[in-house]
Amino acid sequence: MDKDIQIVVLNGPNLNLLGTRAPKIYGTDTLADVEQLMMGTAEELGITLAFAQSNHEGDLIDLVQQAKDYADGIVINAGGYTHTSIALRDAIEAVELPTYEVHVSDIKAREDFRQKSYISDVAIGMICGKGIEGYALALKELVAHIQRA
Ligand code: CA2
Repeated sequence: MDKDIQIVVLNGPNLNLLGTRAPKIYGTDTLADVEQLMMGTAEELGITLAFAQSNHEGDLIDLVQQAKDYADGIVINAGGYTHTSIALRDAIEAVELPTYEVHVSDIKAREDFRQKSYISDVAIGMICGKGIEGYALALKELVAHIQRA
């Protein structure tokens, strides 16, 4: 039997507010809905999933570093740190775990400052603008990548 695949889903600043404000941009699903969707998708795929959110850059970096000890890959929505954090990008590069970037909104169609992602060049792929379904798509792509390796 294949070794159990373990993925961690990391969420950055303000994603705890998902579904409570700005529904035209982020929809009405909450972070709890994202977690439920991802747990269901993980069950379908037969993998194990951990799920976390932090508003703090250093905590997210710690979570990425800790992932090296137990996870086979990372799905990350780094929130606003996507566009600012070289430190978070460096942590992802350092752990050498396949990482899939996800955004609920279509960052390519939004403000100029959201066009730059520091995560993209260390990620194996990026999905944006598909609402919370993007998380499930990212998980499926990531698991397929790991199974191919
Ligand atoms: O579209 C995404 O998933 C983002 O990563 C969400 C971040 C944003 O800074 C990125 O540019 C794109 C924001 C997280 C949610 O922020 C909220 C703001 C107002 C109301 C509810 C959530």
